[in-house]
Amino acid sequence: MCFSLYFARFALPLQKEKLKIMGIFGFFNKDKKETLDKGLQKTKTSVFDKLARAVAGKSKVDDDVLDDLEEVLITSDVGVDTTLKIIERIEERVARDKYVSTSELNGILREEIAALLAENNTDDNDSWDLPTDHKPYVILVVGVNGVGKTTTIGKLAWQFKQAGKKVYLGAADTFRAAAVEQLCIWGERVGVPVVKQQMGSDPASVAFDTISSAKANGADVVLIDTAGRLHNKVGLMNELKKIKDVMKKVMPEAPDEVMLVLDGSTGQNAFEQAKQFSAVTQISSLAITKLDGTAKGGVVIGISDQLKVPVKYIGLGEGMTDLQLFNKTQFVDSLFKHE
Ligand SMILES: Nc1nc2c(ncn2[C@@H]2O[C@H](COP(=O)(O)OP(=O)(O)OP(=O)(O)O)[C@@H](O)[C@H]2O)c(=O)[nH]1
Ligand SMILES: [Mg+2]
Repeated sequence: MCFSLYFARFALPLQKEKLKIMGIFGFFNKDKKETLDKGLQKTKTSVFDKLARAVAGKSKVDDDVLDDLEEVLITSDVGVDTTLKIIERIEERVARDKYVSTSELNGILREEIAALLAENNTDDNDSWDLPTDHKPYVILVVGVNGVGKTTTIGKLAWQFKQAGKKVYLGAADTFRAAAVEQLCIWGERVGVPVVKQQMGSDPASVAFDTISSAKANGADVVLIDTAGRLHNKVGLMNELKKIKDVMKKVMPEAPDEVMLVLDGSTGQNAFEQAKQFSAVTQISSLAITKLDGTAKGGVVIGISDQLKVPVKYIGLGEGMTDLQLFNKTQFVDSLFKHE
């Protein structure tokens, strides 16, 4: 375990950070909204620039504006199918209201997209609580190379710890020595134990050890990191199946959740990866990372409309606090609100 040294080096500064956060607790929602607005800034700017061009010189939403709007949404990575649904809703609205001014377009887009996403039956994730019928709750984290799995695990561990939960991490990415080390660094920063074995060992065996330790120590939640290779479908399928089968030997319910991490900055590729993974294994939740620093944030709208798997978390930076619970309405509000 990489647990021993954490207290002296990290616990004290972390306590200070915690106190600071508690001090501004009353403003947390405002803070969260600002982080979201700031994180989505590039996407926002790009969408607004395109929208401004689409309505330039026009006072009324007509067929030309709708054609341009379609292009705006597609080039903002919303995806063709979802874009068509949005355009259809706006056409209906224009037909119903007879005259729709272009100055109302942002507001209408916000309302119609929020309504469209609400039709998808996936629930919003509004707290860091976990089902309490058994412990530990086991989350197996999967995704291709470099999408942000290990970082998301670190951020999640921090959030769960803040929410008063006892967290264990399992370094089942045994493919690279640096991967184990990276998870250990997160474990130290957050102040949670990391169960590991040497590089090259069997990921399923690490998962087994982690859940066994977590169970023996009364942990609430276990996060298992995995290697990002997607060499071929059969290889991946076998590896994930083996990890799951071995987990069940310790806890028949495990894994409670298979979370797929997607890199939002890859736009439509993220969408494709979600489809490919779902074909290979049952995915129960999604985390979409790197929405800061990209103009492709519209992909979240397409993913949450098209996939029946809920987007639970969004990543808005590299820091420990840069992970948010995904809320459809807040996301659409932030994206289309012109301050
Ligand atoms: N800007 C930004 N960077 C992020 C975010 N999430 C992860 N990263 C960065 O993306 C890079 C890759 O993240 P990792 O967590 O190592 O990704 P991984 O999926 O574990 O990668 P492998 O283990 O190689 O498969 C790191 O430099 C992270 O700091 C995010 O939300 N925003
Ligand atoms: Mg990793």
